[in-house]
Amino acid sequence: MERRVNRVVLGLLLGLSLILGSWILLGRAVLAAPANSSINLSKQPVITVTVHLGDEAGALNFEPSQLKFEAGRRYQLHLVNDSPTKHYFTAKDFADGIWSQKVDTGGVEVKGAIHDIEVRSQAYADWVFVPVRSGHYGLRCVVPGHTEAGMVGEIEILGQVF
Ligand SMILES: [Cu+2]
Repeated sequence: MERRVNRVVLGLLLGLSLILGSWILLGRAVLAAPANSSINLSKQPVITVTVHLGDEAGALNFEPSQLKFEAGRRYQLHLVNDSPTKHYFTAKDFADGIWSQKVDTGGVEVKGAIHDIEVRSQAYADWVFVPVRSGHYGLRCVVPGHTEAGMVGEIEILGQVF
């Protein structure tokens, strides 16, 4: 029994260190990549992109629903929820193609790898990241029924950092 618990704990630690390790490595690589400039990517001016999750009338959509980012630039994705219910910004594959610097929710800053964000009614979140890998990625809200109702989108990352 104790051995099994130890194994679980060991597995959790291993998983955690892998996630943390890859985040740090990716961050370093991005910061060290002088591909098209000599400036520090984590300190370059931020480009703000606002996305509304639903609206006051209760629409189930992302506005805009088509997002384009350029690899190597720093973005602040301003997620706003003015609707009466909570929504998710879920784009797992997209999250693997970027280096997340932080998520700021007004009072709380979370640093590290982020995969999806829940934005409560009347709340916002600012996701600051640098896209790294080009590709097309799906976006959806995972609240039951919302994806089916059309709360979906597409994200494209152009270019490549490495
Ligand atoms: Cu939703």
